Amino acid sequence: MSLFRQTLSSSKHIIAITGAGLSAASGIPTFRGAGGMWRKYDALMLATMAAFRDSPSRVWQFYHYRREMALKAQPNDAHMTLARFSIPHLRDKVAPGSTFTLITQNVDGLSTKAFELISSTQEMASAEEPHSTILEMHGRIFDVVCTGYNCRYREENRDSPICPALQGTEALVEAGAMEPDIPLSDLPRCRKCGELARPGVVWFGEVPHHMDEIFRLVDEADLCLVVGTSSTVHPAATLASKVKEHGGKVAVFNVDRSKRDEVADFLFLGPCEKTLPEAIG
Ligand code: BV8
Ligand code: ZN
Repeated sequence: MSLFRQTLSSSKHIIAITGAGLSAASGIPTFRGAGGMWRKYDALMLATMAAFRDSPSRVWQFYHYRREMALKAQPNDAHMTLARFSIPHLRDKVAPGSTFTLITQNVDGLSTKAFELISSTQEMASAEEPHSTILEMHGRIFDVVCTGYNCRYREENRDSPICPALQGTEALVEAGAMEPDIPLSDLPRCRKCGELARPGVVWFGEVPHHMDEIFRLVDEADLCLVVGTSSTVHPAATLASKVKEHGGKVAVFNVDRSKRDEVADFLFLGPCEKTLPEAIG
């Protein structure tokens, strides 16, 4: 820990790459942990455009199930620690003038909620303190996007349920009951043009958001925190190795050993809602 604290105090450009393990303590199952019927379907299969074309009703039930869980979830100590760490004058264990950016694979919006909670309690210092950002590279589960080619309208929609036809299907799904085949006309529609809407997340085979900025941040990072991710999904899985390649340090926070351990300079084994506050809180 003292060696890590030394590294932390001499770091100028810090990034965190976070995954589903960050939200586990908030009651959101990790990607391989989804309950009910989703055990039958590999989430990797449902998080694709092909699955959506094949059965928009099933894919919308999957995302409705996860929306309803995320709506009930609160940020945990790990989210709050990262949010406090994002405010320069609260980041007292690192060099003055340091920068921090949170790059999250999660779509649940809990990191944003934590940042909003912390910012509201801090009279934000004058503008010269660059307020760090969160880059949601896999999109946001509460965004809906139009599937119409010449529309693509995107808006945030936190309605519960997002449409009457999906009401209660999460309970059916949990019970592994027969999955209702909801007609296209009853699924979420674009508010502007009426076309079928899709969840505003990045599916497998689609290009993650903010990649240019992420690669630039990775190139200048001297410390990369890898929190609660199995590092199986690309390109997120390779970012820590890139930091390492140009001499940056890597600290992994995970309950289990994971693929990134071989590049880790520091490995904090345990629940990140405990280990992260200890390490950077
Ligand atoms: C792209 C949004 C090009 C949707 C997600 C072969 C065939 C086809 C495709 C590929 C292929 N090989 C590589 C690919 C590319 C593919 C990919 O990586 N496939 C994998 C499966 C092999 N990737 C893509 O298609 C990406 N696009 O590559 O475009 C490109 C590349 C570069 C630049 C430009 C363009 C798009 C991928 C995005 C997919 N969308 N999410 C949705 O959420 O429904 S990914 C989704 O799965 C999640 O967002 C999350 O990122 C991921 C799951 O990973 P984790 O977050 O790590 O979660 P997981 O459950 O796996 O692990 C949890 C970890 O937490 C565990 O390690 C556990 O031990 C730990 N943990 C648990 N509790 C705690 C804890 N740790 C600490 N504390 C705790 N309490
Ligand atoms: Zn539209």
